[in-house]
Amino acid sequence: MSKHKLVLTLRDASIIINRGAPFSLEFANKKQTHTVFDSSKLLFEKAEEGEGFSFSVDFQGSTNLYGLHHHADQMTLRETTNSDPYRLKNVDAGQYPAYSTNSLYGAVPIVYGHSKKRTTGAFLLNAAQQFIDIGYNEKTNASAHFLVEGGSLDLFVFYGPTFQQVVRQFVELTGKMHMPQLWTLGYHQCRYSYKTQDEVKEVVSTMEQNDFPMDAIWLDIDYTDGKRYFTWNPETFPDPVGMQEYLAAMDKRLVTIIDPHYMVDENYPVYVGAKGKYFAKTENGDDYQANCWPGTSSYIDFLNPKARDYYASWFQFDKFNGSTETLAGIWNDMNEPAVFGGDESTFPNDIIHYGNVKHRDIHNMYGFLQTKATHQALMTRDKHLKRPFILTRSHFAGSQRYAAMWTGDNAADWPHMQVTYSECIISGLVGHVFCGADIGGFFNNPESELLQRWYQAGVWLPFYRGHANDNTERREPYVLPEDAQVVVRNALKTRYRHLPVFYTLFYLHVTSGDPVVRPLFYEYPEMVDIDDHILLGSDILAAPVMEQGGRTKTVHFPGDKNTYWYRADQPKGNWTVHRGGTVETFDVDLETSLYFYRAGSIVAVSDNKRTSTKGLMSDHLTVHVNLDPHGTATGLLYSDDGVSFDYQDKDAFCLLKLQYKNKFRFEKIKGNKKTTYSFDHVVVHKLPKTGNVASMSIEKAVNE
Ligand code: NBV
Repeated sequence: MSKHKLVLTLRDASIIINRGAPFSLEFANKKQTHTVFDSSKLLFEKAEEGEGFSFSVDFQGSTNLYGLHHHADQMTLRETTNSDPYRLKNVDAGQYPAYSTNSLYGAVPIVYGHSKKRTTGAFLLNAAQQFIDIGYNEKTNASAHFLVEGGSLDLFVFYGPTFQQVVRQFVELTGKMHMPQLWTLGYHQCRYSYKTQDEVKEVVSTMEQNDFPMDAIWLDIDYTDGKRYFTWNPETFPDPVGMQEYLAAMDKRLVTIIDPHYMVDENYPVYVGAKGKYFAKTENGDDYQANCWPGTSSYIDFLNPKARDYYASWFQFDKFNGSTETLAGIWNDMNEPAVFGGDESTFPNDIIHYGNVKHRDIHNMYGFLQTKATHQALMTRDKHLKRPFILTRSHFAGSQRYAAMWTGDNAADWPHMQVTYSECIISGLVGHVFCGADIGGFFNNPESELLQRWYQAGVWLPFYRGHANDNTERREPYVLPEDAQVVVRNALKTRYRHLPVFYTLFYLHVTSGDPVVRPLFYEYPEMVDIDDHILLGSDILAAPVMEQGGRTKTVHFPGDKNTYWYRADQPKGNWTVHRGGTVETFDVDLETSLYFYRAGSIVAVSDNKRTSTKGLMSDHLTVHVNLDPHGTATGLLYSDDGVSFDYQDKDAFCLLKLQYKNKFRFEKIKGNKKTTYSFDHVVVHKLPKTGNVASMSIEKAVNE
């Protein structure tokens, strides 16, 4: 071995350090190199404003690269040799196009190199702006060339070798969310803006009267007194407490927006208390001021721990006057941070943060730091008794520990609806499992068919919220024509029916790191480039219609000839079965949105009629036993109090193993609580010799 070569080995993983020029690092398993850090392209540049650098990572043997979240693009990273590179700089990307490499609101600089044989990953822990060129060629197979504007070169390589392992390794490093409260998985109704407290009550009661389940109504910026966060407009919201009591009586929660910019106003206590101390600064040491919703504003410097404490203190019930426990979640928007006008509508690079840190070096983690402070705020406000719920627009690697995210200001068109699956699937692969997109599209008015299809597709995304811009027509489900209402109601009910599955999958994420929703290749490595199917865990395959006028849907069934999928969106008695490895085209009218249960799984659903999640976790569930060719099936079902951290601190939960072999049984395998669910109705679906599935119902389950 050459004296320039140094090999470090740990178990079957080795790093080969080539010390010559060019310097390179090879990462290998059992002597086969899979990832190469290549310095021949390593370049440090002393720019006027600071130091930038570039380098390459080759993913040998990889056919598809994934990651570089957040972009509204196809799932596989596209070759960019002859087009714009992927860019990671968090920006207020209003009116962003679907299918582009443009920067959006979040940045997670990880690339996964994947082939059907192995998956590896390379993560650059760096929050400065960066451009990444993707290449696929015969020599290196696939490569990512990073050009980074500042910060340091801090690269992590993950060995995999499966997609599941590489994702678990990455979230082990960047962190996992805690369990969400159960209500946060229900449907959320939002609009920019519900303008009065009466309007809020009316929306909630009309949803209820028309049998549309929902768990929360959201208030956008207009609830405030002149865009002063932590206040209420006295004319339009004269009695916020009364309004919250009304919501609470209907088992609904309120979520309000809190942005990071604060009006420069000597009569506004939030501003006065932070002035000169807790705002981001110019190079001269003055508070930075810029234009945003309230007019001239300053921005909290969330890098400063004291500023975080200060901001967090405003969430206390006695400081955020008019807030009650029903105000159960916070929405952090405009936290890229967004600035009206100026360079790219964000902070200039030379803004100074706590510790004399230049904004340029930490830009992409400003929003992350706001959510950290908001999380701390809700933990304190709720005395550590409730799991905070925060929705953030801007995010960075690790934000999942504090907040759910959504894909920002999309538009009411078919491409934007289609791309939500890639956005949220990739988000889940990079740790941000609690992801959703504005149902119906934020900008413009969706045609009725699009809105209906969007509600159907959104059922399977972890976060499910209807939202719309202020100049759009009203589109709450009850304003739609009767036939469209039926479709949307059905979609919402499908969501609520599957909430026990969602909740269980969140628990599995919290314990393992596996995403809640997955691309087919997560479970079936060869199934790449299928962007319009989604796996909920490993047992439910959904393939909603995403094309205008679509009356057929082609489904790629994953697995081999021993894998089967039961079509579950049909009434009992009409279920059909489909073999893994086949492709089938189904007729689908507007009422139909296809989903399938995997043979060998047990899926427990809540068929009870309800218009919120209250009481859902003590429901009598219907258990679908989906037998495999051996006549067996298994599943998991998780329950806890739906609210507190007792599942973490006191093991106060119940994880059941559901099993079928000649009869249905369940047993607790983890946790020290009894299940809160009961199973009165078990339906066993059997693979047919010919024709439709044979389903039989058993009315009583056997508990072991
Ligand atoms: O706060 C208003 C909106 C909000 O409704 C939206 O969801 C955010 O993404 N916000 C952006 C400000 C700009 C709207 C054009």
